[in-house]
Amino acid sequence: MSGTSNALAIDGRRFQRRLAELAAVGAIEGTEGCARLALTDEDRHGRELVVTWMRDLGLHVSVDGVGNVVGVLGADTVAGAVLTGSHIDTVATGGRFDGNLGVLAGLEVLETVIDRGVDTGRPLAVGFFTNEEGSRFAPDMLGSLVYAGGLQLEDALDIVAIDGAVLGDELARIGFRGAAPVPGPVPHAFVEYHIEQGPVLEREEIDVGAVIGVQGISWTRFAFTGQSNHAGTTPMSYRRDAGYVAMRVAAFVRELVAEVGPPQVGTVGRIELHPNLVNVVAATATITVDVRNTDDDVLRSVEERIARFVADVAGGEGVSVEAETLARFAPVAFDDRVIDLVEVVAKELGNTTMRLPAGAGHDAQMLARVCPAGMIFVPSVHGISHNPAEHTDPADIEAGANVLLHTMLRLAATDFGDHR
Ligand code: HGY
Ligand code: MN
Ligand code: MN
Repeated sequence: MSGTSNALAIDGRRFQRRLAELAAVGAIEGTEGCARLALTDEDRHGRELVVTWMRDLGLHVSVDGVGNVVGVLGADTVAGAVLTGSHIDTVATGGRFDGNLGVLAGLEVLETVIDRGVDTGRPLAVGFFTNEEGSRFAPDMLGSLVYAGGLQLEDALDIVAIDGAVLGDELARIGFRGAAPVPGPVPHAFVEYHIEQGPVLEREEIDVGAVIGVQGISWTRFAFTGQSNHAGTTPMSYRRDAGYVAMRVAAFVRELVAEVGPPQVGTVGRIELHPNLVNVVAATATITVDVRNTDDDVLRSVEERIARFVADVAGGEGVSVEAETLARFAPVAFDDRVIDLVEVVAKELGNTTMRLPAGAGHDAQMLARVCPAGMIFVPSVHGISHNPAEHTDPADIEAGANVLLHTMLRLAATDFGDHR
């Protein structure tokens, strides 16, 4: 397809209408956001709504063994198709755009292609992947990891949620334990449209991000076991305070990240004490540590220093430790040919662009294991995400969707040869 026929554009009103309709599922009162933790009833309702839209468009819809859903236009398999998509599960303080934007923009692209009778040269498809957030079931990007063959289905189905539910049971309960095989069919190429979720594009006053890859992600759960005791009668030297150890580790993560400096980031998002009472020395404490960096060597050194600190502090307090890796993904580089295309198309459509890595994990990093993959970013207002106040301006939302439309058409016309 020579150049970008500006005449071909998505229907912005239709697109915004779907975004609002999906955001109403699990809406967080008084905000723009929504809460649809993976495989909950809210997630089921969101899934059913999007599948209805896919079927209304006449797409060939398949559901695989881990609940990934793909709708194909112009074929009954995604093999050899240009696939776009993202996720519709959210965190508990979710915004309406994280993940949802990419799925609904993909749907909008396919409806535009249908409406305008565009000959795309090869099938196009849109999908949503199960449990991208990883908040309820770890790891994140679980569905796309299974789709790409990075995690066995049987192992995924046995994963236990933070609330005790078992993934396979929840999939069956909500009616999305499908029959389509995993690993899934290999697409011709994959491109994901997503909000940046950080402050870079807004700060640099750039319209569209051509994403070069995803930084390394390391999630660890530390379970500390000490001894509950009386807060008043127990001398400090007698204590085996699991809560104290957990909080020392949490403070150390922050201090270590400050010492290492950007782009290193570190988060202790979960902390649980037991019995969690004002006058009882904590018997047990659990924390999660999320550390990320674009440089895997630096990330590994951070992980090692945290592990050493944990052993030292717990040992000094007479507290035992159990460490569990919840997620560990090395940095991923997207395919230069896809990055170039995103950049060219965005510019042809009149956008300013820049290249940047993704700070968040994304399904595209898993599809990159099997086919040429890349991402399109649009700015997040004040860089806020995983917060109901997450916002991207309508004009930016639509501009990004048009970049997706034309990038998919150009990918369809691109011969990637041996793929890798
Ligand atoms: O945690 C992440 O990077 C993503 O939101 N799953
Ligand atoms: Mn996301
Ligand atoms: Mn997210």
